Parts: sequence; structure tokens; C-alpha cells
Amino acid sequence: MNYELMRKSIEKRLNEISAYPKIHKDKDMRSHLEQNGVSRRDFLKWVGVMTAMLSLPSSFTPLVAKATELTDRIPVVWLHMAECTGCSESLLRTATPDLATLIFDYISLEYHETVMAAVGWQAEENLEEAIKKYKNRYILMVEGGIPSGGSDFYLTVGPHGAKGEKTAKKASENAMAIFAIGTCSSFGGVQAAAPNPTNAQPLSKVTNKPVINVPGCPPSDINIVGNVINFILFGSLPALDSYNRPKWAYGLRIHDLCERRGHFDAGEFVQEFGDEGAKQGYCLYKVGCKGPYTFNNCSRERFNQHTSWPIQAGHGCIGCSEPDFWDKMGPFEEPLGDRLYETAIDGFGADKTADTVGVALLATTAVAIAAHASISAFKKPKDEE
Ligand code: FSX
Ligand code: SF4
Ligand code: F3S
Repeated sequence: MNYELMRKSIEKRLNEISAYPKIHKDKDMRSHLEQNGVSRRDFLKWVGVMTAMLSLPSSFTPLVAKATELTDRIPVVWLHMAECTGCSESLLRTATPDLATLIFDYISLEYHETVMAAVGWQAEENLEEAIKKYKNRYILMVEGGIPSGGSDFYLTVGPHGAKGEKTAKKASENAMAIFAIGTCSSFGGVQAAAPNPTNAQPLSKVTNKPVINVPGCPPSDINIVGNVINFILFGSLPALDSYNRPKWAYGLRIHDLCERRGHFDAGEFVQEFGDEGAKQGYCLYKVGCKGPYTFNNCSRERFNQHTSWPIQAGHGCIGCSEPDFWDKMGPFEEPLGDRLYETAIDGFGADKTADTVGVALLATTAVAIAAHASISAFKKPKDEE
């Protein structure tokens, strides 16, 4: 990779974006963070982590800092479809807001139903206004699956009674970049689980424009903000896997960097919740962990200021960033084992990379995992030996 060329093109882009009108007249990123008790040093530390997360060399840290400071120049329109608002909550409702949350506060959020004061007619007008004023200049983020086609009344919203599908289509038509935030918007998620009564669809099914998927139920705050920064830096689609997930965030399996991985390799498994193995922090595969089939960076980045994540808390990964996880990864507290033939994600092997590996390798790996787990059943837990 020619980093010098990349640096030049990023510098050019950031200079162009610097010339866009400032949306916050009264503050800049530095004063915003200072007001919230974040020092420059902490900010730069966070930017260093973000630089590494985006797979850029550390010499790019100043560019990533600058891109972060420019997040108020590109307006964001955030729509809610059918969902639990967990994606927004994960980002905005922390008791002690972390840097990703503060940066998201700073981003020019032109429309977001959870946080804006407007309701009813005024809310609709605000959306129309934002779409008109920032035509082809805003980032669209959509949270939730989109009830589609099955009936005229599912997700009828606001005083004009527009269907969510129509609003999502219109907002997509005029957007500069589109992110599906969360598994519902990326793949349908729990809203589309069988029998899918509202015929909920992923965002990519209701627009012809490219959609970058940021799945997770919910996705981490850092993956959401990271995508905005990546877009400011490059202005183009990041490298995506076959499910249109950015590889910088979804390129590795949960299993690859899991802190319990040593126990998996040693054949040390929790046999049931609450047993001695659970107390020892053994691997959760046999109580249903889907980490070997799930692509996300939770084991590296964690949640809530890097404090914890599902597996650290003692439950297996339920595969929440994979397509159809609700129907295909369950039951959540049992291993997939050799059932993986039917349950694997539409024949794409999630077991190596979501792009390249076929059913054969997936099946072999699945059997190997199941065999590994069952052989280890004959081993006594270490403390009984
Ligand atoms: Fe909820 Fe978002 Fe899950 Fe879906 O997250 S956390 S149901 S992905 O759309 O609100
Ligand atoms: Fe971690 Fe789950 Fe893999 Fe075990 S199976 S090492 S708990 S990701
Ligand atoms: Fe989801 Fe698994 Fe991460 S359940 S939050 S992808 S650990």
C-alpha cells in the first residue's frame, strides 16, 4: 500500500471539508471535550486507538484527529424504523459518556427522533428541511428493519402517516453515504425473524444505492463513530466483506481474539452455567457461544469504554452481528455443532472469512469444533484431576 499517496489524498480531502460551513457556531471539538472534562491528551489517546482500529499506521494519527474534529461539517440524518432503539441507547445513554459518545454529540445530527425536541408536524418538517437543505451532502444512518410490502399500515409514522419504507427510500435517494446501523437495518434482525409478520427488510432491499452495514444488536459506539471518521478520511466505501460490513471492524471472528480462547484450545469448557469451569473463566462454546461463526470486533474493542463485553460477563456470543442470527444461531445456549450444515449463514462460511470460504471448509471446521468439544468432555475439569 502506498501510504504517501494515501496521506496526500486524505490531506486534500480534509482541506476541502475544512472549507464546509461550521455547523456549531459556538464551539469546536476541543472546547466541547474540555467542557466535558476530557483533556487533549485523552483525546489523542482515543484517536490513537481509532487510527489502529481503522488499520492505519500510527503516523496517520494527526490526520485522524483532524477528521474527528471535522465531524461537525457533515450533517447526519438518523432515522428510526422497526427496532428497540438499542443502537441509539448504546451510543447515547451512558452514565459517564465516553469519548465516542461525546464525539457523536458533536457530530452535526440534523435529525434524530430520540434526541430531538420536536414532535409531530414539526418533526416531519425538520426532516424535510434537512433532506432539502443538505441534499446529496448528508450521511444517512438508519436504525431498524423496514416493514415492507406486507401491509399498508405497519410502521406508519407521523401526522402525514407516511410509511417508514417511503421515508427511508426518500432519505436514501438524497444522501451522500448510507449506513445501516444495527443488525435490524443491516439484515432484518429480530424484526425479520420467522415468521416475520411485518415483512421487515434490510435497508439495502429498499434502496438501490450502496449501503454500508454496521451490524450488532446493538453495534458498539466505536464502530458507529469509526464509520463516520472513516468516511470523512476517505470519502469512499471502505473495504467491505460479502455482507457489506467494513472489514476494519468486522474482519475477524469473535473467537480469534477472545480472552477465553486459551481454554478453548486446551479443551477447558464450561459444561453448564454456574459450574466450576464458569468460575474459572473457561470457554463458553458448549453453553452456546457462537464466537467461532461471528465476525465483529467485540473481543478487541469491548463496550462501555472498553470495560466489558458479553463473553467477559459470562455468556456466550449469540452471533448478533450475523445475518439471520435470530433464526439461525439459536438456541442461544446450545452449540451449533454438526447442525451447522443447516444453520450456516446461507452457505457462506462464517468460519474463516465471510467472503471466501465455502460450505465444505465450513462443514469440516464445524465438525472439528464439535469433535474437539466432545473429546474434551472425557477430560476431567482440571481441578478434579
Ligand atoms: Fe435494537 Fe437497533 Fe437490536 Fe435492532 O439495535 S439493539 S433490535 S439491532 O435496530 O435498536
Ligand atoms: Fe471465546 Fe466463544 Fe471462542 Fe470460547 S467459543 S474461545 S468463549 S469466542
Ligand atoms: Fe454480539 Fe457476540 Fe459481540 S453477541 S455484541 S457479536 S460478542
